[in-house]
Amino acid sequence: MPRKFIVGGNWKCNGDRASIKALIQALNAGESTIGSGVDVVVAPPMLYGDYARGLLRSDFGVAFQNCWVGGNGAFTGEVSADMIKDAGFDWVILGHSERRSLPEIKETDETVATKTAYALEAGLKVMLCIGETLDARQSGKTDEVNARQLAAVAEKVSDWSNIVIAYEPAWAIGTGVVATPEQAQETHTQIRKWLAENISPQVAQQMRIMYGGSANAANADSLARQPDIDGFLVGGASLRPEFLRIVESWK
Ligand code: G2H
Repeated sequence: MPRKFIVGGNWKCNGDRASIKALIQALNAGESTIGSGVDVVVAPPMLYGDYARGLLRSDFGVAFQNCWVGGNGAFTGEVSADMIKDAGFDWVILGHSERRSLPEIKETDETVATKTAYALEAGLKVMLCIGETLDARQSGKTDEVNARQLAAVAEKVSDWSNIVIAYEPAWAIGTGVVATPEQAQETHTQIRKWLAENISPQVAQQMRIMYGGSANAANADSLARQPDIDGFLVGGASLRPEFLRIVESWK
């Protein structure tokens, strides 16, 4: 079965009620082929999740950008996967490189894996972000880093059917420097190979692997033509109506 294209819009910590409403009005007004050939999921800042869901057309999915490692309890300031599910949302983004690398957060591979396992148990689908830093790429360690981040998840997760992987090289995130289609394809191939060898050939074949890192309307088509690129996780450009143009790159 062919893999269904998927495009995520990661709004990060941006916006307010007025700008979110304006963006959603533009998204809702766009002609789109969501559902038939592509899944589209936007991730508003947590506080605006309900507000966005209420305004968005029902064919857009909504994700959260993070969740707590486990269930409800005395964890001040956190939101559990159970709450996200209970509130009617289906997706969570985990392991984003900003959360892995910002000194105020510093999520480890193990934390990301624990969150992934718990979120899946709670019934959420997970966009699992992996990717290397510039240093790692320049020293030839791209595949090693991706394998290490995936292996941590494999320690705690056996059913990968509700995971999509977002390969996001940290050096391309928010920098305007996008991986070339060849670079992205090469790394996606290695990720699929790792899945085939370490999880199963079936999981490797079925896994949707999105590309993230300065994806925009101008570069989406050439990236989307690569056989192992099954979608995008879009940051900056998802805050603009050009997001819909990226969605259409699946065709
Ligand atoms: C990578 C991406 C979205 P941007 O973080 O996850 O952001 O498209 O702004 O590089």
